[in-house]
Amino acid sequence: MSTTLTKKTNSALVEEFVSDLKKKNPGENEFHQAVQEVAESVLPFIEENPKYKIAKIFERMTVPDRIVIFRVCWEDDNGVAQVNRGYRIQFNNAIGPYKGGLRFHPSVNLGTFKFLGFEQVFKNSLTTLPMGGAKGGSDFDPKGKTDNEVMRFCQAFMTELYRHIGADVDVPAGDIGVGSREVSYMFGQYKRINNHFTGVLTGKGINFGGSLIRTEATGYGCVYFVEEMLNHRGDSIKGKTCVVSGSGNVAQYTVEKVLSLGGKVVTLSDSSGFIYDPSGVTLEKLEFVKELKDVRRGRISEYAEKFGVEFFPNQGPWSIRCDIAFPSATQNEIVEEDARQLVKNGCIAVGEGANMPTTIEGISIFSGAKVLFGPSKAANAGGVAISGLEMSQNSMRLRWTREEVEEKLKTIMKDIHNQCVEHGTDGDYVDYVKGANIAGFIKVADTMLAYGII
Ligand code: NDP
Ligand code: 2IT
Repeated sequence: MSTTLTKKTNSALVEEFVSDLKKKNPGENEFHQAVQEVAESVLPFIEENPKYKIAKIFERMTVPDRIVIFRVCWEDDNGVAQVNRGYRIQFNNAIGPYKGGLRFHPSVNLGTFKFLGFEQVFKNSLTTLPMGGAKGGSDFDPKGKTDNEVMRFCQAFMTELYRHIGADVDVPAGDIGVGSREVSYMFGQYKRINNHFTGVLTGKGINFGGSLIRTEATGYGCVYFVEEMLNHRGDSIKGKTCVVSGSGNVAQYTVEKVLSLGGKVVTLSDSSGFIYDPSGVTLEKLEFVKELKDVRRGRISEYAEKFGVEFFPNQGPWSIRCDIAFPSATQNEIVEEDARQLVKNGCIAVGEGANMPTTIEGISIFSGAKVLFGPSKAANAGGVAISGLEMSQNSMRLRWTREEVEEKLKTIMKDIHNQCVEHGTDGDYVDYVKGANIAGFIKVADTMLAYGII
């Protein structure tokens, strides 16, 4: 009886909070979703810890410190003027300088960047490193643009962004549509305007301050996180069949690490569909994918033609039988029906390489079926963690070896797993969503309390 009452009170608390948030931030659906997922874990915790309630810490954490929106004008190869929107959401710098990626994709809007910035605050807190949360980017679409067009766009974008960032202020990095090419163009422009050679962006080239393992870190870290979840249950990735979505940075290095731990990957995708390779993606086939996606910037359907496997247009890979799912493309790519199908097919674990790839309804299907569910803010934190280590190396003006950085990545992923276990264990099931949300919250919230009302 009392449990039912508490439950009702909790869901009423969330409903009230989210309905107020929706009124104040109309139309920002992805932001509403991200806050709701965190509120479901954190509001009941706050009820038990009134110091956070009195100081309105969660209310404060859902309002960004500031939002910068700007015009980006550049000239295409035909000499025609083009106009895009640039964004940087500096969400929270309680525990360190703002830190988070830049996304270039035509679908983005303010709500996308607010959801990503909000998530980043909790993720960065979980890494154990001193980083606040931010996100930004543009509705610029790099697809079909020449290198020179991408360069001119990146230079125009940085010509405004430079005044809002700095090595001790806000340190952007890559995300969808922003890889080493774009980071290099932006770093070059920052240095040209400012005349400062500092660690103002991460994901830089190795010759100019980049960290070894940063390129691999998100995918590798996600696989380490899933290995930790499985080990905690006395199991491992070895011999498991995995379904991976996406074929960009995160997907590629997820595949590489799954193979090195003895698992098998049978799918990859992009925005036009997925390939199913029942005999498994090998390291040689992965080399083809890296060249296809990073150099030629082609479509994943070419994999099917090259290796004689099937291509399924306009759908995600979730109908394919697997033990482990690694959604590594974009938000909301696993909806309720996909989650049901995965569970029905025997999926035992999910590692979210992408940010918020599972809808709230999808998550509840997984938790209802006791699937090990590694939420993005925990499972994909390896990328920003190594960004944090790139900042440390830049400050010290030295570089750690591959082995040193990868060892630190493993330790950080283990630490994040432990924090989730500490705050999310419920009987014999670890609720990693709850664990990650509460652990990420406490560090930022306690710091905000220490600062007083600001
Ligand atoms: P990339 O740009 O390298 O690759 C993105 C991949 O996802 C491509 O295969 C792309 O297909 C696909 N994709 C993008 N948008 C959509 C869409 N709307 N529908 C279907 N497929 C889509 O990006 P990353 O690999 O860096 O990022 C992937 C995810 O991981 C994102 O959610 C990002 O936020 C997250 N992430 C990235 C980190 C990093 O360090 N890079 C760190 C932590 C999280 P196509 O080529 O057709 O566009
Ligand atoms: O979502 C993410 O964590 C990233 N895109 C990486 C951010 C970073 O600063 O490395």
